[in-house]
Amino acid sequence: MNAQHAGAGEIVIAVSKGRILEDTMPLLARAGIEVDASDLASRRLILPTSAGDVRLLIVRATDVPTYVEYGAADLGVSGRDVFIEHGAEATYQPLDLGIAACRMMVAGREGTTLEDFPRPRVATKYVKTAQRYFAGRGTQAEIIKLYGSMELAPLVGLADLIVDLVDTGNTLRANGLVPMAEVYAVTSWLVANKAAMKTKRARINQIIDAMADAAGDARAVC
Ligand code: PRT
Ligand code: MG
Repeated sequence: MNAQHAGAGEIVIAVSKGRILEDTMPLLARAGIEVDASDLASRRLILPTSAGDVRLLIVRATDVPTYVEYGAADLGVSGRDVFIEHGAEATYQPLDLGIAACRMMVAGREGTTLEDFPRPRVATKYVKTAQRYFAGRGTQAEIIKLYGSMELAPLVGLADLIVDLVDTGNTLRANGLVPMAEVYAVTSWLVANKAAMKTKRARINQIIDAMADAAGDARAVC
């Protein structure tokens, strides 16, 4: 067995701590996969679960597609934004969990509009997303890669616009920015390693089906 790969008889699920794990836990519970509160509170990065054959890997949200693509995890949960930036074709995407919803938006300073910037400078963590969006509009944009606090860029003249995730809009408002256009809607997806989909099909499908039922119920309630 290749040491990089999840073992034959076990299922490894990559997930990030924070909002995604919080929303994913009730769905995993419906598949009989629960994690001890003390394990969750610990700094351990590999967590055992109540299902003897399932372990969780705690990774950065942006790293989930990489773990799943290379087979270090069989399944993974992360935002649609993350999979689009990584290249969605790297993993098999069987299920939209409908959780951790937000929107990828173009935003800029209050009192300005998209039309004010025929050749905008755009600051973002989401380079591919921004490139595709402006290319699709036939707009020549200069994309500036940032790793955080995108909202600052238009305030200090680093960029005309930003492309970033927006949920309540509070972060934009607090910084004198306004949303200008939606790029795409975001929810979290359950994805699978393509080879594991074949070699561990029965067990993986069991988990996907249970999580699909739970996600469907959760959406019915909303
Ligand atoms: O935070 P950290 O640096 O550790 O890692 P991360 O940002 O990669 O992970 P995390 O957990 O913050 O976000 C993981 C995923 O959650 C994202 O990839 C999205 O798919 C999803 N998600 C859902 C969000 C939001 N909602 C969200 N609101 N991710 C980030 N935000 C941020 C946004 O970037 C902005 O700074 O929240 C702020 C806006 O929120 P409002 O409510 O003020 O509009
Ligand atoms: Mg974050």
